[in-house]
Amino acid sequence: MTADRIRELARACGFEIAGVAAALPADDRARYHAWVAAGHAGEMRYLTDRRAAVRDDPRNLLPSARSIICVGKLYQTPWPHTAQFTDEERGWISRYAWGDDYHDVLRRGLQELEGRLRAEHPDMESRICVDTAPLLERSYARLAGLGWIGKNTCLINQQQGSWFFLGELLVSLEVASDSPPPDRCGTCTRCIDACPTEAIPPEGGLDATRCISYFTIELRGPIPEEHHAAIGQHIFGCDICQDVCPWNRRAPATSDEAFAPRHFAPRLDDMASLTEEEFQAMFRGTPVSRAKYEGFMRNVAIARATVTESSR
Ligand code: B12
Ligand code: SF4
Ligand code: SF4
Repeated sequence: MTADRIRELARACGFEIAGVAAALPADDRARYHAWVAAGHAGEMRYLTDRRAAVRDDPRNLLPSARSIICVGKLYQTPWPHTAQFTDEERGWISRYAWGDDYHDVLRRGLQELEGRLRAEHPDMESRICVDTAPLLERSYARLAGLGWIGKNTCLINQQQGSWFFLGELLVSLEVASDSPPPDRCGTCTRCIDACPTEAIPPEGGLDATRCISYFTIELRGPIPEEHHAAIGQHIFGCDICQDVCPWNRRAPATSDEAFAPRHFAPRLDDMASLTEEEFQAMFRGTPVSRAKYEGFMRNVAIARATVTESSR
């Protein structure tokens, strides 16, 4: 089994990008622990509890793992970007959350890939990971040649940009690894300059406790008031540091119907009167449901207050 054969199979399963890394501890794990120690994970306990140490070695997830097949799936659709959005009556949902929940979409594709590989290697042991497993997804994707880690901390592919999700198939097969591409950020600092909450410190990494994505998706309870103005009309997630990235200028769109937008800039007044049942019906099966009704309504209230404030 070669990495090229894996790429061919992965493409047939709907993954535009694929590569292979060895299932060994990554040097980047030291960056992870330093990040947690600096308090940058905030209240995301799934990153700081006993699962933090599980990330040190992918064999903690599958003891027989020898290789990690890393895949990327595009989600960009040909619709506006935050920078083109001026309608004060509407709130902004970040583009990764416009269509079906990517966890389900990627898992289906990885199950298909798993089935095809097992047809050729009946004794293969494997485990699928998409986002939620304690695995350093960006680190292994970089090692598998899928891209470099940009200053915005996103994994960027020279041809495809950064509008793609990551998923992995840990396998007991021994496959020769790919190698990481060079860092192509150079002297650019657009993402650092554009971030409204100064969440990307000049020394690198991302302080999640200042990131709009963290506030509007992950944080339970009130959002510190000092950040309300900068959050503005973002009601779920944030795309700014990717919108300004030059590597996304010609980034291709997905052809997968699953990511066709359902809701992306709903009217704030309509959102403010949603009942919990209406919220669930509207966002069921999309990533937005992660914010839960209370979190989403908190975000909508902040967006409405910011708009009122700025039009005074
Ligand atoms: C927690 C989390 C968040 C947190 C923290 C993000 C962060 N940057 O740490 C919050 C809620 C803020 C967040 C936001 C978003 N997220 Co998120 N998130 C995660 C999650 C679950 C864990 C990330 C993590 O471990 N962070 C801790 C830091 C230390 O790790 P890291 O950023 O991955 O960095 C590692 C490597 O990149 C490497 N590294 C870092 N810097 C450098 C520099 C160099 C030179 C080198 C060599 C290596 C290196 O070392 C680090 C430690 O291993 C991953 C899924 C996963 N299991 O990995 C998704 C994931 C990173 N998120 C994703 C997405 C799509 C987003 C958003 C775009 C969603 C949105 N629109 O709002 C934003 C992007 C914000 C941003 N600029 O990162 C995708 C990213 C895909 C991609 N192309 O990069 C992932 C991979 C989910 C997926 N399966 O697709 N996220
Ligand atoms: S997602 Fe938004 S708030 Fe978070 S680092 Fe990027 S630009 Fe800043
Ligand atoms: S905006 Fe510039 S510095 Fe930031 S990730 Fe893109 S290329 Fe790198």
